[in-house]
Amino acid sequence: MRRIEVDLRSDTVTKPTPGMRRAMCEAEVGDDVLGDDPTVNKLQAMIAEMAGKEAALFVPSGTMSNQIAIKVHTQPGDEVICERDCHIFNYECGAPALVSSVQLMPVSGYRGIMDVDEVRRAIRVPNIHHPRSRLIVVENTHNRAGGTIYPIEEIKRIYKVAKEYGLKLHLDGARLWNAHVETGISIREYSSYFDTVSLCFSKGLGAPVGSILVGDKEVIDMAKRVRKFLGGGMRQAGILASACIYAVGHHISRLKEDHANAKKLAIGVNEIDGLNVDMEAVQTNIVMIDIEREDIDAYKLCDMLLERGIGMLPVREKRVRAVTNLNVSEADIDRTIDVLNEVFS
Ligand code: TLP
Repeated sequence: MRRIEVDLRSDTVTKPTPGMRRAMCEAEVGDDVLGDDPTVNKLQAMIAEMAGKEAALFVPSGTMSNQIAIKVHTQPGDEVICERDCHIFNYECGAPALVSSVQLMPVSGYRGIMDVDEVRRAIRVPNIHHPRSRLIVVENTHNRAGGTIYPIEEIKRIYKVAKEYGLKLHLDGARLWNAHVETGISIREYSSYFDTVSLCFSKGLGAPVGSILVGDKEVIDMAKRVRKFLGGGMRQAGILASACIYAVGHHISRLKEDHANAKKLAIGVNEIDGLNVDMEAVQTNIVMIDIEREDIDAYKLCDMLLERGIGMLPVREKRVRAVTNLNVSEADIDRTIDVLNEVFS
């Protein structure tokens, strides 16, 4: 198979930069399960401070971070309200049922954004027959909706409803960094509306591994136990945490380049007959490309692109996802548009 030269399959595919590798090489380490890895402790303190929370916990993945949050906020039999297309419902292997014995109550959203009245309607009235609504999960930016940004006003409305009904709120902020650079709203302000926030370093920020869960001290103490029983306690994890510290120091503001590249790609694709992108959904680094030709589906298109050295992923029968990232330049975008033109001409 041909080597992928322009990899738009995800922003998870990025390779550590030379500077990041140097930081990893030089990292001071210790046994983090015993709490004495200085680099992990530094990262946790740094992100807790950035998010305005008491504590933080470094974990191997965004999936583990979300699942730990669900576990610490719920009891078996509880219900978790989330948006229909969100990651915890579609891409985490049914883990809320496996790990926390809870059921999900998905509500439909528009471009991934839940309507607050729908959220309110989804909350169960106390009744012996019903599960107990316990937690609401918001995803910002929203992956499957195409990297859309949750409007802060909507977040505030959901926060008010959660408070009114005594529900916990978790933010899957795998790509909150992207929302932050695009809107100028700080990580701290976004986090202030949530009990817990999960942030990923291994998406647009370009670290090889790692996510973090922030919250108050009591919740993070519980989270540490859950991480341990899930097998996520890591020993000399400072090697990984140093890459994350480097990523936070060097790769946040450059996300704007990814966003500009995504816009450029979307505009180029929209000029091709048989392809369509909903431009209003292109708000950060994800481009959802809809195929409007009978004879090509998403799988076939991805294969054709792969033969020409371009990586994209099918997300449904007639939709392909392209995610701009640290390893994709503006020239790569030009090349991608040229290849799509060739395929569709
Ligand atoms: N998303 C991956 C795939 O799992 C789909 C990707 O390529 O986009 N929350 C959100 C919103 C995510 O997009 C992802 C990863 C996660 C959580 C999980 O992170 P990891 O992969 O670190 O478990």
